[in-house]
Order: sequence, then structure tokens, then C-alpha cells
Amino acid sequence: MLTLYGSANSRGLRVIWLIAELGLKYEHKDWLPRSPETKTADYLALNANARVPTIDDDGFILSESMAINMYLAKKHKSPLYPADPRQEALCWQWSLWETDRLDRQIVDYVRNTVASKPEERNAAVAEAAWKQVVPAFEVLEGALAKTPWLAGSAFSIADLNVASALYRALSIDVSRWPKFDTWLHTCWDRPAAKKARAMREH
Ligand SMILES: N[C@@H](CCC(=O)N[C@@H](CS)C(=O)NCC(=O)O)C(=O)O
Repeated sequence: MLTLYGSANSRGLRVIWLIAELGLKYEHKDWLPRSPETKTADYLALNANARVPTIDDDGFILSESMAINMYLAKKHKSPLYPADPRQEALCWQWSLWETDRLDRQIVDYVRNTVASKPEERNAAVAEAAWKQVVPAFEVLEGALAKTPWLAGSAFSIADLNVASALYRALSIDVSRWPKFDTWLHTCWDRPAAKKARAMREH
């Protein structure tokens, strides 16, 4: 039995998308970040960080959304997980890259601009975040000018992990990076992505 701890309104969104791609059955503990459930001793035994998402896959406990997605895709022999070691390594590269360069930065930017009321925005945080988001989007634009997908010739877990983590970028205009813009929206047009998004936006 697979159990996912973490709401679609968290980085759990990425895992929900992947689970939908794989068509897996799962029990969903639909918990928000910082909710009381994430602070219990039982949950801390699963994830000492008190963060979501976490999975329990028949007793195998795993946290970190990117790792969870790569594990599940590999375990279920999904075509999204490349067999070729170089393409596989590119999936690791892009997932780790996103975590380092964009994961927090895009959230900080959008939360302090379009996603909040003007009086709740911190302009300095938004500006500092944007200074990091722009060069990272340039990197994606450059990569996607060479190849339509991040790791190989088809949509893979690399695309899913990066695009899903850029959910917040859907609410801003990224048309100055046309390859990235097209890629982002193409990824989010997938039925599994729409299903995950609907769980967040219902
Ligand atoms: N790198 C982790 C980050 C997990 C994370 O920070 N989750 C947030 C929700 S999106 C959380 O649970 N935050 C609770 C807190 O900050 O106390 C991952 O990708 O899974």
C-alpha cells in the first residue's frame, strides 16, 4: 500500500502529478504544511523535518519530493524514467538543479507579487527572488532551445519534476522565454498534471 502525506497545496503536488501519470492507487493524507498532523510524534518518526511530502510505500519511508518521484517512476518501470544511464543522470541533474536554483525562489517571487494583496507583499523579497529566477529561466530557455525535453527525446521525470516545481510560474507572464513558456504549458497540459492541479485549485 502506498500512502502519500501532503496536500496538493504543498510540494505534494509534484507527487500527486506523478502518481496520476503512473495510475497508482494510494491513500492520501491530505495534510497542509505546518498542520498539527505534521507535528505529531508519529509523523516525526516518518519525517523528522516535519515537512511534506513523505511517502510510506509498504513500509519504505521516503521524503524529498524529487527523490520520491524518481523512486516511484523507477520502481514502476515508467517510460518517464529513462533506462539509459546518461538520460537517467540528466533527470537527477535537472531535479537537483531546480531544487537549488528555483524551488524557493519562484515561490518567494510569486507570493510577494501576484499571489498576495499589495499590502501583504514584501517588495525586497520579490526583487531578490526575481534576480535569481531570471538567470535560472535563461538556463531553461537555453536548454530547451537545443532539445524539446530536458532528458532525452520525450517527456520524462526530469520535465515532470522541474515543471511541477514551477507551478507558481503558471501565474506569471514568462513569454520573454518562449521555449520555456511553451514547454511549461505543454507539461501542465498533460491529463495527470491537470488532475493534480484541480486538486490544488478546487
Ligand atoms: N525539499 C523538500 C521540501 C519540503 C517542504 O519544505 N515542504 C513544505 C511544504 S511545500 C513544508 O512542509 N513546510 C513546513 C515548514 O516549513 O515548517 C521537498 O521537496 O520535499
